[in-house]
Amino acid sequence: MKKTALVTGILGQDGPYLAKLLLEKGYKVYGLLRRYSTPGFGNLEYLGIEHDVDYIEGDMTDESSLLSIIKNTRPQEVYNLAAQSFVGSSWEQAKLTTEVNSLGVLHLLNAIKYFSPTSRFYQASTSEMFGLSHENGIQDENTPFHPRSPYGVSKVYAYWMTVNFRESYNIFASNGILFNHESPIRGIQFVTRKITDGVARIKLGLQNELRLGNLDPQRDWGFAGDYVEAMHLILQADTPDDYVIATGETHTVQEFVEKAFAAAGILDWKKYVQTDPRFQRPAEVPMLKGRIDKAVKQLGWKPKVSFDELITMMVKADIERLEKKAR
Ligand code: NAP
Ligand code: G4F
Repeated sequence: MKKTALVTGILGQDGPYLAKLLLEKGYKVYGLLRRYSTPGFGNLEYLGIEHDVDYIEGDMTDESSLLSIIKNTRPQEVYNLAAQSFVGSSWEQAKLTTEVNSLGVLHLLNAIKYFSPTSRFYQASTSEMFGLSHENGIQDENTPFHPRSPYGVSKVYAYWMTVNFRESYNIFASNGILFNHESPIRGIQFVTRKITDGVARIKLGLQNELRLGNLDPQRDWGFAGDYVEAMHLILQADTPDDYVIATGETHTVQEFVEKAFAAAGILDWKKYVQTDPRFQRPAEVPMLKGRIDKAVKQLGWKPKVSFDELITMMVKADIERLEKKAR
């Protein structure tokens, strides 16, 4: 019998990487699609799996759709990746962010409790929950939360609701507290992809400047393809638990910029980068750096792709994509 998994957020960045991993492992994969006049399957196409997923229509804000999906599919594993995941928009759309990221998780957990209590549940928690908090410049599973955005606050609710369903109803519900992870199919608004796409356009003479916000924040950036392996391992553990998934390295946005330009053979990056206050945030998370000792010891997980390899991969993919478009 094939194992079954439901993946929400199937059209985003992580959904396609996770679906590909699960399909390779022989799973039947259901993907939750919200109603769109024209849904974008580009990320699934990029990974060559757009025809291999069983799509089901539903929305995280519509509890009845989630109740019937869980009732009808009873998947062994549920990976909740759906979210309004862009921190920058969460101040302007705080209510929507809360409805999707907080109440949506409650809807899904309730559906599991009523109709499929043996389903294992993975919640896409985030290092944004730490916000200002760290201990000697590092964050792990014991670091208190101090979120800095409505997005971070919404994810703290979802984190604790996941813990609460585990403790109250004995549901196998786990949090992956993932630090920033990127790839060639990262959404274009996020800083890494905005930079690699901008660098590729500058390299090809399609653009002559890149407008960014604050270059000082530090992030612990890894590769999405590595991080979905951790998601899967978290649901294969003997007991449900919460894990930090990161690289343990931190770099400034400016370092990412410098290396991305260098990867395209452009050394005078300052000539092209402009600071634009429109991209600054009302409150910033200055530094993220995760300690992954627990994941290494209990899951046997480690990241494989380095910071430099990630940047080279993304710049190369963006140059290739634009060259292909121009042909
Ligand atoms: P993403 O690219 O923004 O994908 C999010 C997905 O959620 C999209 O496919 C989106 O659908 C879907 N979605 C949004 N609202 C929905 C709704 N009301 N109902 C159903 N689906 C909805 O995010 P990602 O980078 O893949 O991240 C996956 C998850 O991990 C998110 O929960 C994010 O918050 C969390 N996370 C990400 C990172 C990271 O660095 N990438 C780090 C920590 C945690 P549409 O395609 O239809 O818009
Ligand atoms: O790429 P970002 O938008 O990612 P951010 O805010 O760290 O959030 C991402 O990672 C979280 C995990 O920690 C996820 F939970 C979340 O869903 C998302 O995937 O911004 C990174 C940094 C920020 O400090 C931002 O202020 O880059 C800075 N930045 C500077 N200029 C910019 C820009 N960010 C964006 N998006 N665009 C800019 O022009």
